[in-house]
Amino acid sequence: MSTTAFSRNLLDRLLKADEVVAFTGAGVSAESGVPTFRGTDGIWSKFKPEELASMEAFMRNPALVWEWYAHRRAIIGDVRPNAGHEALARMEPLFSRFTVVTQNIDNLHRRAGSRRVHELHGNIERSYCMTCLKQAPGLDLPERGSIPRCACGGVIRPDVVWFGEMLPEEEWEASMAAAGRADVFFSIGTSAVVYPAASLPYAAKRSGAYLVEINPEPTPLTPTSDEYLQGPSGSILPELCELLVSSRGGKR
Ligand code: BV8
Ligand code: ZN
Repeated sequence: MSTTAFSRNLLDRLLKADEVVAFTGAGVSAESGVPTFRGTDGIWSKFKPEELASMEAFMRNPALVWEWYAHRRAIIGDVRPNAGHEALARMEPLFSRFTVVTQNIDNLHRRAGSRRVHELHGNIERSYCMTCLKQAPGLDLPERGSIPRCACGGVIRPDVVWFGEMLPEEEWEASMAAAGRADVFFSIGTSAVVYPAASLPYAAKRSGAYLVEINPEPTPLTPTSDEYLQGPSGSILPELCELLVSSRGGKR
């Protein structure tokens, strides 16, 4: 029994939609137990982002930054995708093209079964050498205070996008193209403040997408969205998915 009232308009648009984009932020992983950035339990409550997620921070104190990523990697290693991630994975085959564009680095969308996923800010499970750029798969988390080094002697860093760094070009281009084609664009669990990622919902709306925001709190994007579904993605997405499947006569 759905507790969220979905509008007829949203349902009609989804039933007619060819291309749908789900743009996600830390909020979709909150119900898995992964702390968000800016929430009260936020991982940045003690530090400011620039103090940790930037090249300057890493050059100034690589051991501290590695300690922070090792801590986050340990949290992510212990959690599982939640019902919101799983609902997005179930929606994928319902459309000709359903694309997840995530700002998250926790790999939970892929672990939930989503296949078309663009990671705008990298992936905490990957690391690479800053000298020879070789990926360092399965890198053991560095001991507290130590800095992992490559066989070539170079310093290894997490394969994530820090403040002041460019987003991976291919992922960014593909995400902009998907936003430009979207019939329906969901912005889910993001405070919509970090650019250029946060420009995607506006670009989608300008190109004619029906813009739907899912978040327990309003954000700077809310006034621009066509619909604002207030609540946790872990409840709203499964209900929406069930409604979609039943409205399509149960066809997957
Ligand atoms: C670049 C990876 C340029 C690392 C991250 C001034 C104005 C405008 C822009 C700038 C400016 N000064 C600097 C900039 C640029 C800067 C920026 O935008 N800064 C912001 C802070 C002002 N951007 C950059 O630096 C980007 N690069 O611009 O390069 C350039 C140009 C040319 C040449 C060279 C360079 C790079 C930005 C990427 C930074 N990396 N992460 C890591 O994770 O450690 S950012 C990090 O925060 C995340 O990846 C995410 O993208 C971002 C935003 O966080 P959210 O995901 O939205 O999470 P948040 O906690 O904020 O919100 C959670 C939401 O969930 C809340 O709304 C909450 O209500 C909701 N929620 C809670 N529970 C639930 C829920 N929702 C649903 N269900 C629930 N249960
Ligand atoms: Zn190297």
